[in-house]
Amino acid sequence: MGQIVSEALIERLAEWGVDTVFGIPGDGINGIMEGLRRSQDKVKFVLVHHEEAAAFMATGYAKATGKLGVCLATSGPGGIHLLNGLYDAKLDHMPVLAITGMQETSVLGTGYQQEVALDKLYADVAEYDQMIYNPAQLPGVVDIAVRTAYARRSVVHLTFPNDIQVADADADPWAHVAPASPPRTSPIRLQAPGRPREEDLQQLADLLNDGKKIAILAGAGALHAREELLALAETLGAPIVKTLSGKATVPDDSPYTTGGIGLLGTKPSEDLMDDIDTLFMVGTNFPYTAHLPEAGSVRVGQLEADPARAGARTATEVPVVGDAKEGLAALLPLLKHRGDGKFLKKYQKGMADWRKRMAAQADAGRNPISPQYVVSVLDEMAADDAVMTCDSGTIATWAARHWGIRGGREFFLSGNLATMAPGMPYAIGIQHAFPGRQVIGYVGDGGFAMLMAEFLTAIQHKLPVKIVINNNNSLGQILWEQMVLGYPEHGVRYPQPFVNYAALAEANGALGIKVEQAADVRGAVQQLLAHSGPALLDVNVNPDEPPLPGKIEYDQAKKFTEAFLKGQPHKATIATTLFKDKINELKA
Ligand SMILES: Cc1ncc(C[n+]2csc(CCOP(=O)(O)OP(=O)(O)O)c2C)c(N)n1
Ligand SMILES: [Mg+2]
Repeated sequence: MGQIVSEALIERLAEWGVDTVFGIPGDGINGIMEGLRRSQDKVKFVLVHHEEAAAFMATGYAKATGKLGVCLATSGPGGIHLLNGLYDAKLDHMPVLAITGMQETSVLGTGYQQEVALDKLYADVAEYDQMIYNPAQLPGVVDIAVRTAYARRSVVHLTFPNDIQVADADADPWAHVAPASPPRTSPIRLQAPGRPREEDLQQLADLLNDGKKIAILAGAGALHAREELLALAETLGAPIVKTLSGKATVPDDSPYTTGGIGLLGTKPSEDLMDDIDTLFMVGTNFPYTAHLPEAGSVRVGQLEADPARAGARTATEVPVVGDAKEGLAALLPLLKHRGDGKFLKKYQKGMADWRKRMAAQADAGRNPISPQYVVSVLDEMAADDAVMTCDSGTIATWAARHWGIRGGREFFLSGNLATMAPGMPYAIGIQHAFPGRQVIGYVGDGGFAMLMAEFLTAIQHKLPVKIVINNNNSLGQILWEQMVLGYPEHGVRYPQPFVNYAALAEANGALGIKVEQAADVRGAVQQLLAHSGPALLDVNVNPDEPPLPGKIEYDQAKKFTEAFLKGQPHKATIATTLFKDKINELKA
């Protein structure tokens, strides 16, 4: 018996280095499942509980490995469920392949059961989006899909009608009237050239050599360029500001960084942006331009891998196209070394104050528990090469400020889509790729609840992921956003009592720990991290702890006060928390 199309698909993906597919089967994709069954020694199928999570897992896998992430869903509803995770991959430029099922070719267009035109639905999310009509399209279109995902750092989609999935792989049923099948090129990944053009490098060097007060803004595109970034900061006497997706570019305790930027960034980073004459953006397309210097007020140079994105965010005098690591290595010899490091020292002093302020907020003595304290304990006890994944919400602020990058630690979250709920699926995807590594999913109660069945996936696949829930029984981020708009909060707190998520873990044979008192936090984190299997720590934290910006603008304070005056609930506890934070900072 010859191969069926699905076998040819999976074997070709294996030749491209794919070893894991995340998904859920269904009647629209049973043929592909048979292909996976026949090649299970080469490609592992990870059965999950929600297709959205499968797409997040593929995205997390791609973020941590740099390899193609693959997810699979059935026709109609399964394909629809994938979408949020696929948009996460698209917006953070991750190579992800979505494979979906489709109705048989003979009934396409008849409104057959579950018939959803997934190729049309995916037209916006997928850079390459193709229905397979004929076995002869393989392996050519699979190769084009994989190459496009890598080359454009994007989502690609292949949808297979049921009858094609199980058709003979060698079938070529129709008469050829024009040149026939797509080419069978070798499945070899070609990297884009990384070194920028010499004349561009010289222009960039001239701009930087002219600058007196320079800041480097490093993003996710520079995660592999730590050494070069530090050498650059040393040469230019310039602090490195990190986007949240670029948090792991350089260690948080490095004397060369002022940490994050934006609402969840640091005060020194905000001060720095007001102080510089030159900004050098490396591997970033940072979207929150309100936190960058006003266009035209400083000179801007940029090193960016994608020509389409170079100079796209702010008025850029010297946009240079190239890989961050290779580009910086080529740039460094062209730069003058600054002698005194005075500018850098000013910000090192600012950071020493900021670190004291942050440490003071991680108060071990508070009940209800301060969320900052929980992360600071995790930071202290986690391994030096631990991976932390995070959800969107106040957790992102706490992690940005209290999870320290050191050694080989990494940090991943939904950067540009900023969707809720990827933290746990990312952790699962990453743990599959690195079974021996400590992977911590630090998530919100809102985000966790959305995809909490995936904790069962972790249990069933015996993945030792560690989930820590910052349980404030509310959609905390939005609560504060409403107040900063000047409106009293509305519809953002879940009814009492706080849910017990630890019970979900315990009832299913995993370690589940519920903590309600600050005195129990250290012991619980220790037990969590020491556990060899999947484990979940659910900590009730203070919902009234505001994630304040590093530098509070007058207008923000005014709106906050307006919300108070218009009848903000829980005024007293919020005010008390703010007061205690301030007292602690003054004492520090
Ligand atoms: C899918 C989705 N829905 C809604 C939002 C808007 N949103 C952003 S953060 C947030 C609150 C998240 O709550 P939780 O996970 O409990 O984290 P917390 O802010 O409380 O720490 C919401 C509703 C979003 N980003 N994504
Ligand atoms: Mg919450």
